[in-house]
Amino acid sequence: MLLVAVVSALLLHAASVAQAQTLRLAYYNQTCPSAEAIVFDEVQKAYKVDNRTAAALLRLHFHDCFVNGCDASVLLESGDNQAEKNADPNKSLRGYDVIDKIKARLELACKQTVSCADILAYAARDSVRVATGWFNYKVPGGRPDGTVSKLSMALANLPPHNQRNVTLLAKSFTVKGLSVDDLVVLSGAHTLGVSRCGTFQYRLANNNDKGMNATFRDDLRRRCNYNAANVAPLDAGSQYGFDTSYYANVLANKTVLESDAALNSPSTVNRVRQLKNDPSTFMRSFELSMGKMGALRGSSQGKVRDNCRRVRM
Ligand SMILES: *[C@@H]1O[C@H](CO)[C@@H](O)[C@H](O)[C@H]1NC(C)=O
Ligand SMILES: *[C@@H]1O[C@H](CO)[C@@H](O)[C@H](O)[C@H]1NC(C)=O
Ligand SMILES: *[C@@H]1O[C@H](CO)[C@@H](O)[C@H](O)[C@H]1NC(C)=O
Ligand SMILES: *[C@@H]1O[C@H](CO)[C@@H](O)[C@H](O)[C@H]1NC(C)=O
Ligand SMILES: *[C@@H]1O[C@H](CO)[C@@H](O)[C@H](O)[C@H]1NC(C)=O
Ligand SMILES: CC(=O)N[C@H]1CO[C@H](CO)[C@@H](O)[C@@H]1O
Repeated sequence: MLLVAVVSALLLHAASVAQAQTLRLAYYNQTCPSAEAIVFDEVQKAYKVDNRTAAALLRLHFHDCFVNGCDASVLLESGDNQAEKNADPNKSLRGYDVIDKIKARLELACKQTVSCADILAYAARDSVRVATGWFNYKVPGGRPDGTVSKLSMALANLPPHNQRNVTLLAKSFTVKGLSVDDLVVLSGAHTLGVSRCGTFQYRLANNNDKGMNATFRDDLRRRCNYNAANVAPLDAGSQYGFDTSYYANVLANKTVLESDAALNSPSTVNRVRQLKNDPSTFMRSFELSMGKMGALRGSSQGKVRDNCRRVRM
């Protein structure tokens, strides 16, 4: 009984600490003035070597924030528990090496100062910046690094890619205080990157395509050729350009994931049309929704890590 009371007091305390900390722009201006420049430099270098880096880093930040808040738990190596990294949708996450390089440089410049969670948020922004060549939205800093990463949390929190009902799909957003509109806008990140055929191949079987454009489906059948390891662009015809063609593909029923096809539903289709037709509205909305997502807080708060893959004791 006493133990229970002590534990809940601790939890309340942890929650109030998390609430009290607010993110702010130029967070490392005094403590590590080169922080954001170092992140940008490394993202740019990695992008020049392999432009798939942009999609990988955006996805890492997204997966991080959806599981226990943006606390860099996605980067932790699994110990006794199976970590988020091993969760099925995470299996194809890449970009860890880029984060390691950034962190190593930041440790030299300013020891144990810049959190891995902030690195992920800055690196996601810089991925958009290098992919567009210009769009450089503001990202506040001050996210604490977390201490736990569990497979079960990842499976329970990530939006299901095979969900067609937009209300149910948006549940993973609404339970976190994000909206259906955030779902529509943040799905626009699928303007970059690919999906493994194994993820969506079930849709290519006869009578299982639920409205997918037939020409597109036949192309996918050829491309996948029953090999789960083959890949297809999430944004057909424009997988490297950060643009609004993803929304055109949603409207044309030419998306590989059911969760993308879901946006072509009566409750969201008007917003999809608007975003497709007006790139500057998309960019502005993307910045706002990324800001909301990037402010999701974790419950386990640790020290700033010196290695993003390990909790610092
Ligand atoms: C960062 O600090 C410098 C001086 O050290 C100051 O001139 C600048 O306005 C600060 N920038 C922000 C965004 O706070
Ligand atoms: C989507 O799911 C909600 C909640 O379960 C349900 O009320 C609604 O009818 C479903 N919509 C469709 C189109 O199936
Ligand atoms: C997309 O699929 C829906 C059915 O899910 C259908 O009503 C609509 O006409 C299709 N649109 C196009 C452009 O093929
Ligand atoms: C499917 O896409 C092809 C071109 O890729 C287009 O010619 C055709 O009209 C589309 N089908 C439907 C039903 O919209
Ligand atoms: C990205 O890299 C691929 C393969 O190296 C190349 O075909 C494509 O043109 C590049 N796209 C951009 C926007 O740099
Ligand atoms: C940490 C981890 O489990 N990474 C896995 C992610 O997915 C790739 C490809 O399926 C595996 O090779 C990794 O082991």
